Amino acid sequence: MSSRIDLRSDTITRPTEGMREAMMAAAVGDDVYGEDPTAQLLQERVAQLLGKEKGLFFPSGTMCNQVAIAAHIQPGQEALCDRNCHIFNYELGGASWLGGVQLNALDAPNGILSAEQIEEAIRPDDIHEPQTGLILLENTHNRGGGTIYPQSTIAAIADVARHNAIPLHLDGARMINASVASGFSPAEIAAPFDSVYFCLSKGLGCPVGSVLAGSARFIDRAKRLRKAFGGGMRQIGFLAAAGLYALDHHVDRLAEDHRRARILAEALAELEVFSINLACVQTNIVLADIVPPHQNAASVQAELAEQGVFVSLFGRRRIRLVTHLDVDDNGIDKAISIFKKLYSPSPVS
Ligand code: TLP
Repeated sequence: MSSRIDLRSDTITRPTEGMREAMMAAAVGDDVYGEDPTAQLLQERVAQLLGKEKGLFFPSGTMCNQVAIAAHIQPGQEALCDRNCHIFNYELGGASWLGGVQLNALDAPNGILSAEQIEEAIRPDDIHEPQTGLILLENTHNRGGGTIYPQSTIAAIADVARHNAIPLHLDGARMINASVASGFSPAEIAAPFDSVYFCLSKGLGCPVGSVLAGSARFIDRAKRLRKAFGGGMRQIGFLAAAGLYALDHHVDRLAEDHRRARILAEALAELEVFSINLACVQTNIVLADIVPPHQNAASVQAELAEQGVFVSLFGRRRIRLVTHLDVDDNGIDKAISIFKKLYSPSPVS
């Protein structure tokens, strides 16, 4: 491993030797013709894992979210989400641009909405107002710091959704992390949702790919929309093989990433420059706030980069660190010693 310690995201991993071999050995065909056997295998496996009728391979989590929104909703309707979710912050306004949807972004501590809040936000049947057509949750919650949605909260939100006949979609980019950390199976986490996906390209270590799952009717509609969005792909068995390999070899090891994130968070919390909500460090993400009067996040990011530690900016005074397959215990120890070297108060002589 090089001396570079890249904690910007779990998306930066490169395929392992074993994954590369599985990719090279894949049986492939043209998936637009429905002839890629490995893609079909992956889709069936994910559908089964999530307890849904059908799965569909996508190039990205963003496209899963956007297609799911467009599949569920009528243009002019409103979707409820939380203010910090990926769909609201990092998908270029795609929900309104591509789906014709208005997002109503609610405040939610650490990204976790409550059933009461959702119930309150559902629009009455009034000619002046958009209809509430979809509810969007994110688990784990990225800007919440990798927080896990409590199952009881999801169940209560799903009750409200069902009662009002509003579909529920899960941005589960990192839901496999939530499953490993919480002990709830992927199918248990997915059960209350009408549609759900997870990314293969994050903690699971694949170069590309996300799989969306739902009822056969929903996935058939999503497949047409995926084609319209330019996501009909050809010999994707090479990528699907990476996904199958990851499901066999990279799920249980996510616990390692979670353990390392905790070690990192506890070490940084001891430095007075950083404030960390340790209760939110539940999976592989650490959010560290720079405490005034210290310098801003951009200069911390630059100082760390000079020493070979790479982090993301998550606000003017906030950095994000993500643990993953390409950072081992040694890398975490090195990162911690660089943080200490830069930010421990110098001893008074
Ligand atoms: N998140 C990326 C960045 O876009 C912020 C990251 O480094 O964490 N949902 C969630 C919760 C995500 O965190 C991401 C990616 C996506 C969707 C989008 O997935 P991709 O990048 O595959 O389109």
